Amino acid sequence: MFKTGLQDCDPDVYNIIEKEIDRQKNNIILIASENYASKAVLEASGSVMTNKYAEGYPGARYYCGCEYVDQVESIAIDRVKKLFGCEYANVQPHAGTQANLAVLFAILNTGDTILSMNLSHGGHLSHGNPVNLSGKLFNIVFYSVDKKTEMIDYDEVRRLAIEHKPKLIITGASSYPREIDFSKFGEIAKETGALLMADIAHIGGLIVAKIHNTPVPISDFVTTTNHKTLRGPRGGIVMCKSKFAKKIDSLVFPGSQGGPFMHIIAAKAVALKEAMEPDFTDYQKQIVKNSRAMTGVILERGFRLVSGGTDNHLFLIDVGQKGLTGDSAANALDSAGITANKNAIPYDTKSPKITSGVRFGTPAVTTRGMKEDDVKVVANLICDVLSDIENEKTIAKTKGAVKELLIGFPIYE
Ligand code: DSN
Repeated sequence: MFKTGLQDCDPDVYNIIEKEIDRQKNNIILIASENYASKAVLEASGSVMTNKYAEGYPGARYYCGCEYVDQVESIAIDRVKKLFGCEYANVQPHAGTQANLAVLFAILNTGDTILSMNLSHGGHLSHGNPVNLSGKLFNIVFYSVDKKTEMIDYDEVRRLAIEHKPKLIITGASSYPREIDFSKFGEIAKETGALLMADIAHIGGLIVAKIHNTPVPISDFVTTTNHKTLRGPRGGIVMCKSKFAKKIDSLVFPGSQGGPFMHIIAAKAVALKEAMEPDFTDYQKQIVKNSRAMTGVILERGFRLVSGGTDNHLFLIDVGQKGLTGDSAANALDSAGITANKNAIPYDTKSPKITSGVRFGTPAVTTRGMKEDDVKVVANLICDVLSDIENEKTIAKTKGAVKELLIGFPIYE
């Protein structure tokens, strides 16, 4: 029946994928939310599990023939529980935003108040930004970081929680370079009678490796993606206290999704197994060491970092301080083979499409095997480009240096 592979069947798509493989190999990927999934994860996500409809949950499906997908979903759920120590897990959300929306719609009524972190201060679109459903349907009160330290001001969070009596407090971030004190959020939620959701999409791997404190015991809900520090396939997970299990399950399916992506759930299971290996902890420790090594160089070279540094896998350079925009800086770096993303910084005066910041993260380069000395070279290259973004000679020279450096760090060989 199907005798041809992708190259013969669809050379156009095949060639585009080949180019994407080259791009991922030949650039230094510093997008904080990206990583390289293992061959095993890619194999599972490209498997025949994609053919299977499995609306429902293990043992209670709306289709026959679910005996194997039931097994794989049960394995994935058990591994989440074991890794994170949560009471209950739903592994079906297609992505992090779907996981977050599932929690919001499972427990809130439209118009209810949510207290969450402002997007430009480190939060996420699905934490109530006006352009997202979460912001359109709920009453959102944002907490900001302190203007001086650019770190979460827990007294301010508490003050806002007392004043606005939110039904839900969201903690967790997508561009916050510091460790979050989840216990403080737990105390504030308890004191004000709010439910607590922690979005650990970025720091899931660090939590598994116990480098970052865990919100699991003190949160009613914990959401994550699989593909950032956790290094799995794209997708989301909701963890919760058992008492919310039924509500979450019903909201994921049939509430907001149809058939689960069983190939992705199989790949999630594989990534979760990989995360149980001792070398995963070493990998997470190296991510943070690399992040700190890079920020050391960048500070020495006279750039300003949001909050002055990092405790985790990411950091933000305030390029506005050098008269640049995040947009132009990120584009200059990309032409030199260093891929990061423009990002708003706290109290940014520029629009989200322009920004004053560039966000960097070390999960992907650490997967490639880079250690402190290697990423210090990368940090210097970044500073070279940012010191004169119009200088084509510097960009060409950097591109050459990137190529040479990456010879020592093959991926998918
Ligand atoms: N927007 C993603 C990130 O890059 O952090 C999270 O969804």
